[in-house]
Amino acid sequence: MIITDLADEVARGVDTLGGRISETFFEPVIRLGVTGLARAGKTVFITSLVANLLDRGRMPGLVAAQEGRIEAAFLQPQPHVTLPRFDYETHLAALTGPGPHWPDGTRTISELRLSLRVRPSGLLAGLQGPRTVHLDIVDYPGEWLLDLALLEMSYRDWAEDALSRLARRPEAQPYLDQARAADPDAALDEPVAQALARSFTAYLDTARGSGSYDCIPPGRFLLPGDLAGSPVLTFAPIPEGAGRRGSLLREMERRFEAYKAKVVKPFFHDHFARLDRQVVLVDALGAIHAGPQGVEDLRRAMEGILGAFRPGRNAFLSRLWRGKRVDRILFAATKADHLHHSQHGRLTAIMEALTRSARDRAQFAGAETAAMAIAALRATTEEMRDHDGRELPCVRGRLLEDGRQAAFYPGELPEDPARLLAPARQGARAWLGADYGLMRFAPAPLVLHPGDGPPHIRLDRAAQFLIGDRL
Ligand SMILES: Nc1nc2c(ncn2[C@@H]2O[C@H](COP(=O)(O)OP(=O)(O)OP(=O)(O)O)[C@@H](O)[C@H]2O)c(=O)[nH]1
Ligand SMILES: [Mg+2]
Repeated sequence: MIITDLADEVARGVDTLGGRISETFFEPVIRLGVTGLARAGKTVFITSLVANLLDRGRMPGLVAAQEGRIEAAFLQPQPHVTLPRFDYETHLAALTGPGPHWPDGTRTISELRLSLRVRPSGLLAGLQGPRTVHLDIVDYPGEWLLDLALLEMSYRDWAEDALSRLARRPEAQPYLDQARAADPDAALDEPVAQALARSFTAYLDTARGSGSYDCIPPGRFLLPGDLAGSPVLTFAPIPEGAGRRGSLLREMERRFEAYKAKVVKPFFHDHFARLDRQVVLVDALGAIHAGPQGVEDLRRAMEGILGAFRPGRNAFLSRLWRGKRVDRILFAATKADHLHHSQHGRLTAIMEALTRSARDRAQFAGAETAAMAIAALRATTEEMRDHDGRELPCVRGRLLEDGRQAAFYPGELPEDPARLLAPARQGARAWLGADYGLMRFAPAPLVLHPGDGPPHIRLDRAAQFLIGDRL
């Protein structure tokens, strides 16, 4: 244990040193993490951000672009040769080609390097020529950050928590029946362990597919990649037992520990601890539409995700972060094009409130944070429509299911976010006297003028917050 920890530290020390040397003498690198729960909008965000950094006509809020100091932007081979490359071209073609459609869900972590040639500003402007700044963008699932909490849990703690959360979900009944029927003290029978893991994973998959925001770890079960079927992913929560050697329970415990050591720690070590900037994308509108339970689940998931940015909270993480840490975190409510702009301020306030408790407690050890409502790819236009003598602020777009054009009024978000968060915390079953609709729009067919990226809402401000100070 101690040896691994020491090795962690040494490895990081060397990395940081290497990083600093190359930053001083060569070309600065900004490592930007893009995360969020499933379907939060990560792929669309990265695709549109890159397209809008390559063609900066719609980026007036990015100061270096506005000042005309970005001379060139180009994609380069990424530095990590073993990570999958973010498939920018395919995703862009899906979003902006003929018959535009949303990209497929992502199965794994990926990376992309965009390099910008930037003229310096201010006093240095006349003295220095342009320099190249590399932006390494890393797309990874927010569910993996929730795994951090596992490092401080025993298998039994985790199983107890998972089983009690599953008990609140009717769809989890088949798994619960199976788990209760299993004898924790029986000698390990591999097919039994496999059947339990399969059924538990099937529940997690269904929950994710049905838009539940209740994220029960382990996060890697949802995106197993090349670990699928391996023992580190072949465990599941089962009730207490004596824990005798060779029993099912004991083997579940062993695999849980292996998951922490072989899956969770390497992710934090190899990827997370190297980030400089982070954007956490949040489908707040989707959660509000799902009802009070959705909002409360989302708030809890956010608290878990944000825990990863509080180095003091976790001994393993504090060691990894030593000497270097994420110094800016943006919380962005995505898909704001579902709302008329008159409601964007309210969405931002909800986003702030959702992350408030976690932010207040920690202040992220000096990291600067901001909350925004954005749309990485704007799929709607705005219009006012008369309804029973009242003017309603609507958005209009092409419906995802049948391609028809439709105008849509999603309901009025409350001015005070507590009107949503308080009933959510109290376990209300439905919103009282309010109805928040959600309509799914397809990306609009685009005719882009030369020099313009795809249309968005506040993507330029997001970029300014995340990287503007380093350009
Ligand atoms: N209207 C609108 N919808 C969006 C926007 N961004 C994302 N969406 C919707 O959200 C869905 C998920 O977006 P993705 O970018 O694939 O989300 P993701 O976080 O990469 O999802 P996974 O890879 O499955 O975890 C899309 O299919 C769209 O329906 C946006 O800017 N505007
Ligand atoms: Mg994705």
